[in-house]
Amino acid sequence: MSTKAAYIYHHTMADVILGPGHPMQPARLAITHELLSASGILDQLLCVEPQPATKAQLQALHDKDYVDFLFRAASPIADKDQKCVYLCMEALFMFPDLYKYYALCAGGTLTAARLLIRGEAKIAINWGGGLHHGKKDWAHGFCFVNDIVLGIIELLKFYDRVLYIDIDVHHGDGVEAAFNNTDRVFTISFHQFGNEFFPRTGRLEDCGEEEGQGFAVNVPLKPGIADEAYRNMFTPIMERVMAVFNPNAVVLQCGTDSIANDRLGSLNLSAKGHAECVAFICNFKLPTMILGGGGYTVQNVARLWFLKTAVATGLDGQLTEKLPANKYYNFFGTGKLNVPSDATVKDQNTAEELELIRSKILARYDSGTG
Ligand code: VJV
Ligand code: CA
Ligand code: ZN
Repeated sequence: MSTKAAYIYHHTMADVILGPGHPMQPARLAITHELLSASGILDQLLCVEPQPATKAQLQALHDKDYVDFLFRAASPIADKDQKCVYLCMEALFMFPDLYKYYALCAGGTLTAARLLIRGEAKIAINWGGGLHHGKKDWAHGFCFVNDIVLGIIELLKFYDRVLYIDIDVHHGDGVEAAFNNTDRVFTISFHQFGNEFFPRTGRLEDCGEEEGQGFAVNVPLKPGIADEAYRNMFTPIMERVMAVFNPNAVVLQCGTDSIANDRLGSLNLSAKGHAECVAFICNFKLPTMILGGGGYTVQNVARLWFLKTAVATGLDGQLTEKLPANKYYNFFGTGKLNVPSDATVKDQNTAEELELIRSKILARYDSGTG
């Protein structure tokens, strides 16, 4: 008997506005949801509405004082000096319902973790999660909580080894930091790196410490990489990591800011190329959690998360090259599902550079070591 894939969605999240002109637009969740609904795919998923994470649940990672601060933060009484301590550059982006919004992001990922643990789903998707920059006592890069770390902590209650894969264009710094010293969580991030690109961490040499030495991988990339070159990094490295680490569960952060024409990222993958990575990972048939993250050209985020939902759940045979008729149809510009690579963008990575990065990483796990 095959179990349905779980899809976690809370309609109130999509109505939140982080700030005027803010690149992160929760409305992308509702647009993705509309495509799933319009295509009929939604009916074939186990739809679950999450509860907000409780303060106690957030404290599995975050400091109590920080959680209390977030709880009060959106109110006018929040203390200005405290805002500076906890939020650094994020102070500009306080918004009403901040706590409610982030508690639902985290609650969604915890729900996904529990569905996997209980065997109620083999794939659990939370596009509202994936906030990989959040730290235990400060907000960073639009991430006021780190739902991923909370979800992995939950998975570790049941699974010995969890693999975390991050294909957002930014380095998954918060998740890497949380598990940098343990051999029970293997973290790998593919990201744009160099020229002060946010958050500036994630060097090739950084590969974990103490017990965790060898249990972190960073794949730094220059602007312009497209499908084939990305695949030639992703596939052999992930194959090796799977073989060496032999995880019991997988968490895949699917920020879509690595595809062509993103507002913040400068990579040049097509939507299909990015979705192939998801197909590749799901093919290992392990309990897999699929999370959102970045993605700043809203129409394309919805295209890709729609496509990935279908791919991850094995329902992609039902898709066509065209988007289904839906209430945002005009907003999409073209009626096409795919977001192609931009042929005018040059790949700044040379084949030699990429080969060097790949071989240095693979060499760490040559048989007998790692
Ligand atoms: O580069 C930064 C930090 C600054 C200070 C704050 N100013 C506004 C921007 C530069 C150094 N932050 C990055 C954060 C990226 C977060 C990515 C999150 C994820 O995708 O990895 C996971 C969800 C950054 N890049 C671009 C912006 N911030 C940016 C922020 C804005 C903005 C335009 C660009 C905030 C508000 C408004 N416009 C109106
Ligand atoms: Ca990444
Ligand atoms: Zn990102």
